[in-house]
Parts: sequence; structure tokens; C-alpha cells
Amino acid sequence: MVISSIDIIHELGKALTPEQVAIDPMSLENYGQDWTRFTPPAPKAIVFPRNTAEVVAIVECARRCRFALVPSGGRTGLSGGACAANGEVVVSMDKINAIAPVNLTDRTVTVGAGAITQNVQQAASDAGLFYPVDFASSGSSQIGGNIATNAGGINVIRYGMTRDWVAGLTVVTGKGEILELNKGLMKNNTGLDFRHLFIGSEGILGFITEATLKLTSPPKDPTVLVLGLSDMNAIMSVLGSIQSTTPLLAYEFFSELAVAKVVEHAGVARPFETRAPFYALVEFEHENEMTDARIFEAVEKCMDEAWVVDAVMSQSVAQARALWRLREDISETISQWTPYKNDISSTVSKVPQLLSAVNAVVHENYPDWDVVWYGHIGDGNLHLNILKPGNLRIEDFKARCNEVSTDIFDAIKKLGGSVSAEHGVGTLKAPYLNYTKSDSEIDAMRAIKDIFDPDGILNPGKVFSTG
Ligand code: 2HG
Ligand code: ZN
Repeated sequence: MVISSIDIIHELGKALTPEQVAIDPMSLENYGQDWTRFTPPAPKAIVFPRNTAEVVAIVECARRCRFALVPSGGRTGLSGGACAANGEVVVSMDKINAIAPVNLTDRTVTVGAGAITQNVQQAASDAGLFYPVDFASSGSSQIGGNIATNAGGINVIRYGMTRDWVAGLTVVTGKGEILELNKGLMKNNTGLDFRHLFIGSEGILGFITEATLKLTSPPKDPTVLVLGLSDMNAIMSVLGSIQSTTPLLAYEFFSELAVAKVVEHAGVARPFETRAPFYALVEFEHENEMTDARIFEAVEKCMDEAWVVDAVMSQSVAQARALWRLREDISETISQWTPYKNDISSTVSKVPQLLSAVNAVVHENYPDWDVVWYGHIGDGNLHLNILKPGNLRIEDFKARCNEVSTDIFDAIKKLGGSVSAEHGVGTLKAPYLNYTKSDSEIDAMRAIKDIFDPDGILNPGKVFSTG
């Protein structure tokens, strides 16, 4: 029996209240897509549950009336994981956003999935603690989405990914069951830990409705150093020199084209007059007066080796923030060129091989196009963005980039790397999952999805290729 959209909306209104169901064009447009802007949004409706029980009611309604659900956080994703392009019902977590008082003894905080990352960071900071997962979109991304994509960001080299900061999860599966996973425990060796199955599952197993997050002590006086590099190959030698003297909070890299774009379009100041082909941004804790001496010595050595051509170090929190903008403003600034994104990785030791393999593909295939290099290179993670030439139709641009991607992904496969280091698979990387995961792994992933989502109502078309 096929149920009409009108009946489905009526049923949802009964499961929740009619005010919690939106079908106006603006909501459909807004909640039907993420930051990729590659897929025209076309959801049937948007629903706004206020608690876990209401999410159960939505899942039960979807199973009964046979329609698909797309979980929706801040929709800052870059792989199309939260897009609804085929008449799905989008389940927004906006209203499940409470932040409980910080538990100072456990050093944890329990939050609703819709809590904004920055608000969680602020709550931790107000309690004298620190939630270390951070990225440019923290002002609008939500904790549930961060967990569903195992978000990384700018401090991974020191603090790891979101996975490392989740002590407990409440989820609603595609069967409408509520699971309380790990319950905030620090120690719990009782067989398979499903918490880790749901972290990074991109909404294909269930809805994350609540999370207990671990907190830590804040870093002492974070200081930023921006270095101009003589060429791309210098990047890992510089990392080695600096890391051997001082533990790092971040090690980022970006190209001159990235700097030129943020200077011109975001009003960010250049770090220094010298133009270098590439730059490194290093952040470290300023522990004591010895820190400066150690850092200066390492930078001097890098200059003697001709790896570094110029350098500047922040002298205040405001200066550190200004220097960070050189890196953090890149993604938003270049979004006006509808970039084709690569979010690739190798082990840190193989980064030189990764860079030279990718460089060869870029030279051969995009000789006349603008290619912006940046990324969390200290984690082995490169964000290679190809900017769409103005005269090219988006479909033709995508098709051309998709072809070239396979050359890049072949190189990554040889290196044992990943086709999606931190943005997730979503729809954009689904056709390429087999470059990183074996057929047996993909079969097991599908079998696990069937256990938690036997009717296939959760985020269809994401993660697994349908072609
Ligand atoms: C970043 O590191 C984000 O700035 C976005 O992960 C990367 O836009 C991108 O490709
Ligand atoms: Zn990133």
C-alpha cells in the first residue's frame, strides 16, 4: 500500500504535534541540504522532536507508513550525508539541545544531540574545563552530527577525533529501540562496544539523541607560529624539527592561493610580506620561558636548511586568533567557487608520498584550474579543493573531477590511505568506499545496517553506493 505525502504529514502531526512538522518551502530548502550544495534539496517534510521518546514515535511512524528518514544536525557536512533529495522526512535535532551542568568529578557533560559545538565548548570552559574537538564550523555544527561523522578538526594531532571524547550515547535504532551505550563509564569491558559502531555511522544505524562527553584541562597559553615554506617537500621536515622540541596542539598547512583568497575575500591580513608557495601553522602550549627558546632554535634550524623562508609568532590571544583565520577561513571563502572537495589521508610518515602522488595527478589533469591545497597535515590529512572555472556547468565540472578522483584514489589505495579522512562518506564518497574498505568489510557493514535498520528507512543512499 502506498501512502500519500498528505497522509504521511498527517500521521507525523499525530505522532508529534502539527507545529513540529514543517512543509514550507524555506524549511524544505534549508533542512534538505548540507554545505556541499551539490544536491538539490527535495524532502517531504521536516520534523522537530523535543526528546528521545518523540524520535521513537517518528521511527515507528516511518516503519508503519514506509517512508525514509534523514537525521539532521547543523548540516555543516561536506559529503552530502545529511542531504534529503528524494522525498525523505528530515528529522532535525534542533530542539534536543539541552546542556546539563558539567560533572566536575567525572569530568563529563551530558548534552542533547542538537547542542551547538561552541555552546558545549563554552559550558566546559565556564566550568574550568575544555572540550577539545574544534573546527571552523563549531558555531553552527551540532554535537550529534559531530558524533555521527566522527568529526576531526584542528586539534586532532594532540586530542584525537570526536570518537575519543564520547563516554556515553543514547540512540534510537531503525527498529525504534532506545539503546543506552556505555552510560558515561570510564571503564566498561563487557564485550562489543556499540558506542563505537554508532560514532561515525552517518545516520544509517539510528539517531543519536544524547551524548555524555569527556572533558579535560585547558591547554596553557596556546601560541601560534606561521611559517612560510620554500616548497611542499619542506612540510614534513619542518614538522619533525618542531615536534621534536615541543609537543604540538595543531600542525596545519595551506598554499599561497589559499592565503590570496582569504586576504582578498575575507579581509584577513597576510602573516608577513614574503610570499611563500606554502605555509605551515603551528600551535603549541606556552609552558614556560624555555618554550620560546626551544621554538626559536627549531625555526632557526629550519631557516638554515632553507625549508622556512619567513616566520611570525603570536604575542597575544588576539594575534593567535588572527593568524588562525588564515587557515580557518579558507573553506568558507572558497565556497563561492563550488569547489570539488577531496578529504584524503595517509599515515603521517607517508605524507611525502601522498603529496607527490597527488601533485602529479593535479599537474596532469588540472593544469589550468585553480587548486587550493590545505589541511591538517600533521594528522596526514589533506583537503584538496578544485575550484570550478566560471564558464563550466556544475554537472560537467563534477563529472570531470569525478574522473580525476579515481587517479587520486588509486594512489591513496596503494598507500593504504583513506578517501575520506574526516568528512565522512555521505553520498559524494559512497562510490569510492571500496578504495579504502575491502569487499568483506563493506559486506559486514551492510549486514550490521540490516540488524539495526531492517526496513532500510534510515538515511538511504548514504555511505553505500547504490550504483
Ligand atoms: C577544514 O579543515 C574543514 O577547514 C573543511 O574540514 C575542509 O573545505 C574543506 O575541504
Ligand atoms: Zn578539515
